[in-house]
Amino acid sequence: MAADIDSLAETVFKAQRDANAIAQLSESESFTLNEAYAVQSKSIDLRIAEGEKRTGMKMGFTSRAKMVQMGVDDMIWGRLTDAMLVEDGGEISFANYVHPRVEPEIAFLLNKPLRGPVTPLKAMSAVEAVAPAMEIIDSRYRDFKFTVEDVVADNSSSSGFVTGPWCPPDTNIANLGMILEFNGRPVQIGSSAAILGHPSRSLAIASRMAAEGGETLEAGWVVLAGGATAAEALSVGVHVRNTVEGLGSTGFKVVD
Ligand code: OOG
Ligand code: MG
Repeated sequence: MAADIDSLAETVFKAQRDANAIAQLSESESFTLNEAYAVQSKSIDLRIAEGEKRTGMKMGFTSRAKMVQMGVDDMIWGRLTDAMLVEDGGEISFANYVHPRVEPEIAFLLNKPLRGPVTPLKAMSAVEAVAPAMEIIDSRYRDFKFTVEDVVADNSSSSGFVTGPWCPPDTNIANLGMILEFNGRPVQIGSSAAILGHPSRSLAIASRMAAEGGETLEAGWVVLAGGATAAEALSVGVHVRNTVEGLGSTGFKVVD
């Protein structure tokens, strides 16, 4: 029997809206990776119907550290909306999440559309600016456990993102030290090189994978290259900061 894309989309949509943990969809239905992307797409349509606007794309599992932490070996992607944007230096409310984690990332701002397979160099020619960033991931599945199909259906755990100062597109981002701090204490240390050897590769792959899903990366969109280190669990009262060598830093605070 074909998977019921609409009802699966509704399930993940409601879990996200209500910050409610659910069982993995794969426990009760079998669906393919393509169907998982269809569920993701429909669930974002439901958010757009409630007034949200599409503002970008995030890549996932582009570093070994992330693949090892979650036990998934395939790159995945998800959709970003305006409602996911956290103001730099702002606050997030813990109550809006199931069990949020944060990971240090690099963000790209596009000034031209990108579509289909491109080289990293070509991908960078569509970049207006690069910034230190963080993604807040919040799997809607109990215990933050999932199959690759489950996590893709759940918008690849995407839940929020924050970007710091936008730097010129020719800034060297090949091998920059990245430090994730909680209340001034380093909790993860990595390098932008952990992201596929160079974050521009992630942008190029984002363009290819989006096209496989029938999408173009649009001018004005933000693309997150993927966590450079394992993610860290958030808790109330924590001041979070990601500092990327040469790019600057970005932060937020968790309130209840
Ligand atoms: C899936 C999302 C992975 C990344 O940057 O690797 C991701 C997850 O870990 O829950 O966003
Ligand atoms: Mg991420």
